[in-house]
Amino acid sequence: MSYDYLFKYIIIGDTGVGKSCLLLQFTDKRFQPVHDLTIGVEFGARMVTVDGRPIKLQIWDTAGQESFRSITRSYYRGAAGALLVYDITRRETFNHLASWLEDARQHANPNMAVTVIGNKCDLSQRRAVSKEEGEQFAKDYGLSFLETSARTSQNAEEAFIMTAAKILQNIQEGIFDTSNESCGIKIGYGRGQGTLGTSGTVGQTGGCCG
Ligand SMILES: Nc1nc2c(ncn2[C@@H]2O[C@H](COP(=O)(O)OP(=O)(O)OP(=O)(O)O)[C@@H](O)[C@H]2O)c(=O)[nH]1
Ligand SMILES: [Mg+2]
Repeated sequence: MSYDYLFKYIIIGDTGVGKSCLLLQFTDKRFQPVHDLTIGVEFGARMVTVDGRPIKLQIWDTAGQESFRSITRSYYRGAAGALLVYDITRRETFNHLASWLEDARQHANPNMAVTVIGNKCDLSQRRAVSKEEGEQFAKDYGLSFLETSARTSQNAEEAFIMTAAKILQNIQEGIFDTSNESCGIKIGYGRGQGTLGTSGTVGQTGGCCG
């Protein structure tokens, strides 16, 4: 299927926060109740439409366990977007967000669009982190924010699409050098000339990869 753009994503965050479940909900529209620990990195893909444009999302779902951290790090660099996930019922997963971000800052391209995700919002009776705290954290770091549930699918699709919309906006503003595929963006064959190209971003230099 043809697409205007392909965006590469990475999903990061502590073990057990629901990264793989969010991806499964997005690609297969189903929920996995048992924790199927990710070993290294898994992969998923799906087409979405943003602003009427067909966009293919290629998603790397990484292992949250500390022992896999060096493998995870090697996937940052080629990503245009990241979902940084915590579990609203486990405060320690929220407390670790800053260290995940620091890792991302060191290893990812500086214009990577990051969305902070407070997952498991269906478990509100066990909530340990308020929505306001999540929002404030994202605001402090200049990131997008959403609470989701991979179980009920609430906001699961929106999380991926919101990140794509941010990347598209960055392209339109000339922040991303789309000619450089190492930034995690690839221009599709299906894209007609003179549509988005009129914004003059294609082939523009300026560099996104630091
Ligand atoms: N109630 C509820 N449970 C969830 C939700 N998302 C994930 N879970 C459960 O949380 C556990 C961990 O989910 P995973 O998606 O495997 O976690 P992960 O972040 O991929 O973990 P690692 O692969 O070890 O990094 C599983 O038992 C899921 O069923 C959610 O939104 N609500
Ligand atoms: Mg996983």
